[in-house]
This record gives sequence, C-alpha cells and structure tokens, in this order.
Amino acid sequence: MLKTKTIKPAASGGLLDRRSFLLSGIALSSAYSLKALSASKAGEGRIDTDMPVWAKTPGHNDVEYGLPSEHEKHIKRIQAKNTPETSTFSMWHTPIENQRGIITPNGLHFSVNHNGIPEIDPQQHTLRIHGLVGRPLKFDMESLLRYPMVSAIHFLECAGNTAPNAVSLTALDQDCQELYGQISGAEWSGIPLKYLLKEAGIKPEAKWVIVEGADGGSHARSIPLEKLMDDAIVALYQNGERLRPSQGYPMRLLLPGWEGNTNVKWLTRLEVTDTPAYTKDESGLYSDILDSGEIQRFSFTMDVKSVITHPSGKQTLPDKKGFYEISGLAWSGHGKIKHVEVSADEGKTWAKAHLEGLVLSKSLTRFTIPWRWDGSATTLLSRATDEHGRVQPTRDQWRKKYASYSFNHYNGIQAWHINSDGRVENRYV
Ligand SMILES: Nc1nc2c(c(=O)[nH]1)N[C@H]1C(S)=C(S)[C@@H](COP(=O)(O)O)O[C@H]1N2
Ligand SMILES: [Mo]
Repeated sequence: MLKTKTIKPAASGGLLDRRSFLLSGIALSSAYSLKALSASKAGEGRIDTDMPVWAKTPGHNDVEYGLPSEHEKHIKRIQAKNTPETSTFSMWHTPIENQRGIITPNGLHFSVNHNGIPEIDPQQHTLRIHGLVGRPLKFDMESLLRYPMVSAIHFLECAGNTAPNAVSLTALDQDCQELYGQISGAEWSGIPLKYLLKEAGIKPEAKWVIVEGADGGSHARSIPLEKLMDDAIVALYQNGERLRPSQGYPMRLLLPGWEGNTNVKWLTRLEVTDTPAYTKDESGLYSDILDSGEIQRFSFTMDVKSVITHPSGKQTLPDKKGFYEISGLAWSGHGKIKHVEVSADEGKTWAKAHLEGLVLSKSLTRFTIPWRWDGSATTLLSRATDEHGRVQPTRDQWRKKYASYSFNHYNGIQAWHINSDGRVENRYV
C-alpha cells in the first residue's frame, strides 16, 4: 500500500517534497503506474511458456559502429522548414524532450548551417593565426593533435532558439523540439585557444579576433580577445569522438556560454585586430533590436533559461491523474545554475526542484520534482536562477525590452498547460 499521507507537499497544485516522497517507501511501480504488473501469479516464470523468444535463442553479432535500437528510430532531429528550397541554409532541431541527463548524443546534436556542410579533407585543412601577432602561425591537424587538451561539458544554443514564443502573438501549439530544439549539451575536448594565441605572440594594441570558417560562405565573427584568452577551446572532439561534420569537423571554435553563431565551425583563420570587422554574420541577423529602436550589437552571452521537458508540448499524460516526475533543463551562459523553481498553479506558488547529477558552469543542468496530478486543468512553469542572481524574466518582461519583431536571445519563462484530458500545450501566461 502506498502511504501517501507521509508525503509532504512542496507547493500547491500537487508539487511534492522530494525527500518525503522518496522516504515514503513508495513502490515506484504502483506510484507511477496504475497498470503495475504483478509477477506473483501461479505458474508465471516458466521457461517453456513465458520466456520471450529472444531469451531462448542466440542473438546476432555486433556491428562496427553502433546505432540506436530499431525501436528508437522515431527519436530523430527535425529540419526547421522556414527557408526556401533553393537555400543552402539548414537548421536541424534536437529532440530535447527525449534526452535524459545533460549530454546530447552526437547524432542528435542540433545544427545550423548557413552555407551547407563542407566536406573537408582533414589532411588538407589548416588553421592560421595572423594579424597583430609577433609571428603568424599555421597549424595542420597533425601538429594540433600534439598540443595538451582539455575537456569541458557545455551547452550550445542558437541565439534564435525559442523564437516563436518571442514573436508569435498567440502561443503556437508546438512541442519542445520545435520550440527549444536549437540547444544541445556535449563534452567538448580540444586545445585552449590561449595556448595558440600566446605562441603567436599577441601585440599590445590587439583587442579583437576575426574568426573564420572554411565553409562556402566564409562564416566569420569578431570576438573580443579577452574571451579567447579565457575559456575558448579549439574543439576537435565531441563526446569522446572526433567532431561530426555538422558540428565543424575537423575543428570548431567553442565559446562556452556564448550565442551559437560565434562558435565558428570548420575553423580555419584567426585574424588578430584592434577593431571588429562588422561581418555580414554579426551585423545583420545577430544584432538585437531593442524596444527603443536602438540596435544592440555584440550581445554574446546566452542568458539564464529553463524548460520543463517532461511533461511538455504535445505530449499526453497517460493516466488522467496520479504521480509524475516533472523533469527539465536549465542553463546560463554566465555560469552555474543556482536553483530552478517549478510552479504547478500558474505561478501562484513555487517549489525548488532537485538539481540532478552534475551542476556545471555554462552547461545544461537537469532538474526534477515529483508531482501528483489531480486530473484538473493546470499550468506548469519553471524559473531558473543562476549563481550571479540572474532570474528568467516573464514573457511580458522580455518583450518590453525588445522590439516586437526581435527574436534573438529569448529566455522568457515557459508555461505548459495541462488539459484535463492530459494533453500538454504551449501557453502564454
Ligand atoms: N562556419 C560556420 N560556423 C557556424 C555556422 C555556420 O553556418 N558556418 N552556424 C552557426 C550557428 S548560427 C550556430 S547556432 C552554431 C550551431 O552549432 P552546431 O551546428 O554544431 O549545433 O554554429 C555556428 N557556427
Ligand atoms: Mo545560430
């Protein structure tokens, strides 16, 4: 029997105190599923009748490079179709609601490609450092692989992630992948860029570096030298294997916490300068238009943000009431997540969620909180705070700051409405 009386509430709307929930001696199967299977029927467990065929016959051999189970084929990236067929621009979204933990599998990492994915021969690829340096340098892959490397877990988020919630006047009925799919988390390994810049010898008047990729459109951004001497990595590995072509094979710039666009893929050239270049990639799409009409250039850092990934848009809760674990992701380009609050009553009361596993700087952070749904329509919200005290704004607060058609750097609080039939919908509150 489930001793529900010992479980303390954490806030109204059915949010539960995690400690008392876990201590209450719940048999998880009965708490979470009304259809719990019982294995104690007489005769059950006999080899001849009850064992499935795969437990009675030899399995098949393994393959050279493993793939997910056939039964998981529906978990895949989706292409955002907001560009003409003729365009070489492509954008693929991560199914973030199917991910657990904080690492996105390489095959599911989101990707944004302004001029397609170049097919680079690593033997012929080079990285040049020139401009305001004592001695210009040119590296090939072989020489770079000899440098000491570091590994760090970071999120990567496109500045345009969740843009529909910024610009659409009504909340579109979209799922987490559609609204939040331009973010992923990975362990990146490579060479701290400061090693290479120091070796080249930066001249005192240097302040910026123009960073360029080897793709067709010569994607380029101007980056303050300070960031590159801080935590920037020339990434060669992604989650333990060499970068995928869509992530910049054979090398990319990784700027922890900074807008996706500055993380130049297929990295080939670093020109040290004293002023920014105002390239097409930073002056057009990646300037923010404020409500005052002013243009904010070089807004690099991705702000504190969170989203409940389960339950989330277009999902349907299988039981009309009962126990669920609310789970989601929070991140901040400024540092670590300090806490995430969850509300199950449209923001009237809030409870602090549990931060699960690693809580790292500029990384996805997993949060969970147990919830007992009473079956009535309600709205779930999550609100993240980072270690610098930055708190996610409401959608209205965010929209007051930016022009009505401005869509980059949206980090408003997400609301998921739970209908009484269990269907979850995007909602503005
Ligand atoms: N060379 C080059 N780098 C690039 C891009 C590009 O089109 N070309 N796209 C940028 C954008 S807009 C984003 S959001 C990130 C996405 O990184 P990912 O494709 O590895 O997820 O790469 C950035 N780096
Ligand atoms: Mo982007």
